[in-house]
Amino acid sequence: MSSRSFRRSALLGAGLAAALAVGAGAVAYRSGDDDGGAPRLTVADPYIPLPATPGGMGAGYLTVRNSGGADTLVSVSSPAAGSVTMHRSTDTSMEPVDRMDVPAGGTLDLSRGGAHLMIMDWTAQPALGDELELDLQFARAGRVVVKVPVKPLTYRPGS
Ligand SMILES: [Cu+2]
Repeated sequence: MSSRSFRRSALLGAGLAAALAVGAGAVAYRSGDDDGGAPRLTVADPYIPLPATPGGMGAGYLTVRNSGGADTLVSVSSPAAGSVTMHRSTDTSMEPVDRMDVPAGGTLDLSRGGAHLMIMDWTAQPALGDELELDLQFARAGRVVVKVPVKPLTYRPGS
């Protein structure tokens, strides 16, 4: 190897190392940016339709709005019921899920025909006008307590 070609490859190597360092820095910065900082969550339009069968299985609907970084709903519980599970709807049926994403700057929408909460084992039979507590547990934001009105079976938000 001549001294000239050695010098060229050494410079090339230094340039490559610098490019890699810049690349790594940019990736690290961007992944921090994807988090968008702390999640900022608000819950809108929560309601529980009065169960069709008194004391029977019920549903829960609400919208989680997020003006901050991404978060995940990991569990829901209620002092009013022994079991609250998260469900998503498929074409023909529904199935339980163990987490629901709340996108950065986006919403998690639980609504009729889509994702929803299933509520079973009521501690007391819910009645119209009751306000029941739902405790939403988020991976990052922690626990968010929501007071949820019991509405007529056919109620829709905005009506
Ligand atoms: Cu369901």
